[in-house]
Amino acid sequence: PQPIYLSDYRPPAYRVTRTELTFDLDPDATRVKARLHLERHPEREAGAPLALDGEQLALKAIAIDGQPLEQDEYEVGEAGLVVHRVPEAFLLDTEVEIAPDGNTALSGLYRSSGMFCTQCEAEGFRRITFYPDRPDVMATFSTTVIGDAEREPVLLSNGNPVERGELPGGRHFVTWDDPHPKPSYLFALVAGDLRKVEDGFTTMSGREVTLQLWVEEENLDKTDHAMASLKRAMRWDEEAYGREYDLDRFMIVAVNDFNMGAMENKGLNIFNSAAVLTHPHTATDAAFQRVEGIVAHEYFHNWSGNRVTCRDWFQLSLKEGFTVFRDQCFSAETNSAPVKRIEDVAFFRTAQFAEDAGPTAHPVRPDHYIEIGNFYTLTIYEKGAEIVRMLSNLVGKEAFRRGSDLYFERFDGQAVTIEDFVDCMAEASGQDLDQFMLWYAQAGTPEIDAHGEYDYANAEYRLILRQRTPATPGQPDKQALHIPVRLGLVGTKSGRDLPLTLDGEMRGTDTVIHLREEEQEFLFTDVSEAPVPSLLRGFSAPVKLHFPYGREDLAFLQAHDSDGFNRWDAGQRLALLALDDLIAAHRNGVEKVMDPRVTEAFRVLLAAESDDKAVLAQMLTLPSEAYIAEQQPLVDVDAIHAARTFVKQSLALALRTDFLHVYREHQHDAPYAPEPEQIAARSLKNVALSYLMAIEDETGLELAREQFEADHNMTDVRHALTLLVHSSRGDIADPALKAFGETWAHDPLVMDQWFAIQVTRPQPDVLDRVTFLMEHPAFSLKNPNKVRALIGTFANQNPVNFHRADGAGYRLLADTVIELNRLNPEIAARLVTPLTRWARFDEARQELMKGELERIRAEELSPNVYEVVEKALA
Ligand code: B3K
Ligand code: ZN
Repeated sequence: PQPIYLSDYRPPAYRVTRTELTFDLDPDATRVKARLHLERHPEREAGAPLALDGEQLALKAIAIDGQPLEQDEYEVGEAGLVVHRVPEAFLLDTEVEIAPDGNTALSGLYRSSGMFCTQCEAEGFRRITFYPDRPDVMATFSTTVIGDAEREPVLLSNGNPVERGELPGGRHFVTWDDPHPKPSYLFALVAGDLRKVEDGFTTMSGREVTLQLWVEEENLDKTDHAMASLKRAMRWDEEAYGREYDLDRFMIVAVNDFNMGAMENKGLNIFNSAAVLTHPHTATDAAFQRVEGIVAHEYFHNWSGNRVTCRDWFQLSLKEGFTVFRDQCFSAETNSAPVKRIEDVAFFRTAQFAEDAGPTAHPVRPDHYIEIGNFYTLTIYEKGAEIVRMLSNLVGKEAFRRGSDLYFERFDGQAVTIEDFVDCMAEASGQDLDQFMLWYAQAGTPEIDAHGEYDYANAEYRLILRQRTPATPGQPDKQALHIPVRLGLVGTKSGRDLPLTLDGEMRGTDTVIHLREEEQEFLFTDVSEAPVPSLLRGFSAPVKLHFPYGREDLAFLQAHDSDGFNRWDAGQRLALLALDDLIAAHRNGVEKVMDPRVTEAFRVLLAAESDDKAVLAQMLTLPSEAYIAEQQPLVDVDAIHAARTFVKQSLALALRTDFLHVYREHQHDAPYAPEPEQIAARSLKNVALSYLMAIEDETGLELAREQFEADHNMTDVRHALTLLVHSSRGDIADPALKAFGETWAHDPLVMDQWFAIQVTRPQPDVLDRVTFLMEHPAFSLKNPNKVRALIGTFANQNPVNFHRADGAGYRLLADTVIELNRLNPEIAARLVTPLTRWARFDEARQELMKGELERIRAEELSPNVYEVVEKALA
């Protein structure tokens, strides 16, 4: 496979203004008729052949302006169709046959639990019909869907239904019209035996919109939360961005087999059932919040993505980074804002930093790719969102809103670039964002080394910042970025933020300094007492910041910083220092000694009874094993696990009564609601239970068992069951696990959780359990949720067992990747990720991991897996 380069971009030779489709549905032989209204692109030369994308299509008929073509007038190849000579403007009619039932890649038209559905982003439409399948071709669509009246009573597509009727042979049809020009990747079709839940929304200009959620009958009781989230999102986009919905109806469909979370098809969002269905007894608080975020994300795409779309796939972050930023702000407002930020950053610093440091590192706007399906990454999405967040902070809230208004007005109905977006922000704010654009072009995580000195005599604080971005594949040399660093100086005597005077300018007690050079010095004057600097508040830029904090400094910041995020981060840094010592002790075989400062900090937290319970729960949570690993020069999974377990147990022993007290204080039996106060109480209570269970004393075990049996809601049940299953007490855990599995055997989303709970067990027998569960009737390699729950969870969330010294974990993953490479390349390419991180481990493990990558490479590979494995072995 050959790479595609951004620098080769040219507008399409021909564009489509209108697309008329007719689907005659059949599981093995669906007929698709397409009538395309084509015309030469004004910027392209006359007389060019017409080249259309098309994969796995059997061409049955082809005509131009009603005239069937002769065999020698066109050619059909692996990648599509070429018509040698075409007029300047013409109608192209084609008819193709496709086989939805055989489509295990879940791209194009496929069947899921008996229903027909589509996934076209990025390049799935070419598996439906011959088409210029690229986002800069935007057409209005009319779609007629013909199906079996009994098997497919519901026939859906984008836009508004305009006609329906009966046909001979028990068939029926519905015709849909979508008046908004759209690229092919936003096309959608759904047909099956579905039920709907309906609601309504009045837009800010007073238009009535019908909202429909389509699900299988057994899931009708799991739609309330998604519907409520949708209405909140619609209102929020009006208030925060002035964006109103633009069709008479908005539909969401839940499907069981789906590669991603969801898809923003115009007027007809298709969701992975895991990203839309919730019920207090089947979904955890985290799942409720995830559903709310994804429903909002897909809805927000209606403007940031659909009305204004991407010129080409290199601009993917134009819609994804912006839309993630929008959904993050929305969720921050509806939940606890500091916790949302803490959770997002904790995830980002673990997973995106690892991606940025690995062989598949790429800029937020890549300049080449082999398979675009591999670029739906944390870098494009999350780092892209961090860049938009920096922009919003740089230009300020008002200018950001003016800039986004300008963007939506100027480019409505167009396919544009990241420059177009940033230019609007520059124009609206009058700021020069040229250097800032480097954030889109440079891969890798910038690191800042910071040093500070307090000069008593002159009451000055001198802060020196140096930046560097490590080399990444294809980018050996990096330039200095424009990095906004938000900070405060916390007085060590007063415990308060000190007034900041920089270059003679008074800046309040919290300000942003701009690092643009490789090294810069900032001199704060009139600093009345020795400060501890609180740097990178709110994670104001996606960088690693190093400052030689002493442990007392960190304990001080954890207690006094006015920035909630940095208070949490100081605690994490303090814990990391203690963990470092313990990891070294474990490796050297010397006795582990707990750092009393960490215990003391926890004691203070527990005693202070902070009123923000949600933040407190975060503060009491130790850095994850994955984040600890991120900080190590070489990852020693066993030492990390042992060190973290030791800290948990030490804290539990020292503070047992405090944890017990917190647990009891936050036990409630009010009816479940996914609202912030309840969620905070549950997370605090469950954190306390985790500590009590770390020492597995009788009280902890009894509480966990009671919580499981009380069966109050899935958050509590799942947490208790996880603690039991991860404990050494099989006598209590096994019956509970069995009962849970039997109760929920009928519910695939709960069974996903049942799988995940088991394969994250730290005990060494877990690999056999994974193999055993792969044979379980509820498991299927063809269902992405199952693959993620069982294999993905094992490989990503059970480091001690995945990295077993004998390589059996690696072998299991590689075997699965090889099988999935044939079935579903997109999922296979994602699943292989942990093996690509081999450089982080000791030599013996490196050899084993590379050996498995080579075994995969010897297969006949899809472009998806090929691209990832090649990079990993380069
Ligand atoms: N835009 C879709 C992603 C689909 C990618 C499939 N390869 C979901 C989202 O970001 O909203
Ligand atoms: Zn998106």
